[in-house]
Amino acid sequence: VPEAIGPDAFVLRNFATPHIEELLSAINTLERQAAFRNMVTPGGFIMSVAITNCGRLGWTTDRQGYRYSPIDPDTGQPWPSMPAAFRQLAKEAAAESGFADFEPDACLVNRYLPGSRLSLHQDKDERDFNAPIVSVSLGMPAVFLFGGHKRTDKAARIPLMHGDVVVWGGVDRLRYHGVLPLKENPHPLLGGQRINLTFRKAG
Ligand code: MD3
Ligand code: FE
Repeated sequence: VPEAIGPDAFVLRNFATPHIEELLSAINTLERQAAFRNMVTPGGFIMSVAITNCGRLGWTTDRQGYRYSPIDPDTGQPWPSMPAAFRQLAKEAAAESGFADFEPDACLVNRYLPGSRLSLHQDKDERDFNAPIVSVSLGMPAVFLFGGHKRTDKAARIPLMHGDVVVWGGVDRLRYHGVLPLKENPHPLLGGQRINLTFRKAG
């Protein structure tokens, strides 16, 4: 049952819950091939969120800027391919939310530890803003900030729990958003971390 948080944005509570074991096993395989790492921003700050990617394209940041790249800069190899279970879950969540035929080519995987945060930003490194973004929350709960089209617009606070899926598209696609510093609140399966999968059509 999608719950609208904007005209074209929906929370699907527990949508990933039937698929948790498959997702966690795929994340385990992924992180052995492309480890989580804390990247540096163009401004020279080290991100408190550690990231890795799977799919044809992966999001990266360094002193030169933000970009999507087919190569993992740490290994010099292509990013691991997107597991079928990831792709299917993202496609089903998008379809439930009114976005038919979502075919993500990038999955950015964010790992939060207690204190990790994501300051307000827009996702605009993708080529086509018509496709939605789908996110899957796993592990410790977080408070998601859902702002407006200007950085200074008041942001709604939306709690996201293990198993929740969120879909953003249309007029909500370029809204500012972020994540408040994670509280220490260990999860029975994932312990002291939160992992967020974000599926995008980047290329
Ligand atoms: C809302 N990640 O990776 S979910 C990100 O929980 C990111 O890790 C957060 O913001 C997280 O860029 C939030 C993903 C998300 C992605 C795009 C959006 C939320 C969005 C675009 C518009 C509004
Ligand atoms: Fe984002």
